[in-house]
Amino acid sequence: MYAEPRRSSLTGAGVAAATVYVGLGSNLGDRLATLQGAARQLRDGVVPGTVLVRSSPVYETRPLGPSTAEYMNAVVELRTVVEPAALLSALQGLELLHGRTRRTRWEARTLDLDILMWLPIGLPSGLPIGLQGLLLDTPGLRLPHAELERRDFVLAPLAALAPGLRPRGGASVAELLAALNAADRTIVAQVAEHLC
Ligand code: A4P
Ligand code: MG
Repeated sequence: MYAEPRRSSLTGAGVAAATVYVGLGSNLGDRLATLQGAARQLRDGVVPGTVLVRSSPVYETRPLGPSTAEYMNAVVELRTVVEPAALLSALQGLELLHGRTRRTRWEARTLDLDILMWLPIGLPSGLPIGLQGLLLDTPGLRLPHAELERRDFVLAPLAALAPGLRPRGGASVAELLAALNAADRTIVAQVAEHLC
């Protein structure tokens, strides 16, 4: 979808821009208020060079893994001119603003922000590119997100925004969602039509 490099109106100066999908999760505190607050901050420019374009429905989901508290999950589409590592760092800063702590893996969290897919619009800064988005495997950042294909709480909100995306060049997001076993499904209900 970016075979023809073009300039984003966001950049003006010709810096490579990207469409980025970010998954949001919360299972501690006022989950919906936290997710909405973070989305509004992204919309209002809390991360320089980054704007929120669209947001998905919000879902109540059963926890995958050791936590017992139910989650709310959603996905937002961002447009950014920031490099991947810098955006991850800014998103981790936003998690901290919402009281996120990191003592043990998968502990209950007020806000988790995972970068799901990165679709360069302009030139890709020399990074390896897959059929539909950036492929990255570094200690601090893997793209597409490593667990994306196995999680309905990611695939369902992502499918609401971009059902035809092919994370690794094979099955689309909608096809991956349809292929999940009933036993792997965590979505209990949709709680809002749009996050913001
Ligand atoms: N990291 C690598 N790639 C990425 C990426 N694409 N986006 C690194 C974000 N971070 C990425 O994440 C651990 C490290 O992953 C970071 O330091 C970053 O450099 P973290 O947010 O600090 O810790 P975590 O979230 O506890 O661990 P992890 O492995 O990311 O867990 P997940 O995958 O986020 O899963 N059940 C439901 N229903 N809904 C959920 O949202 N979430 C989890 C956590 C478990 N069960 C869930 C849900
Ligand atoms: Mg995380």
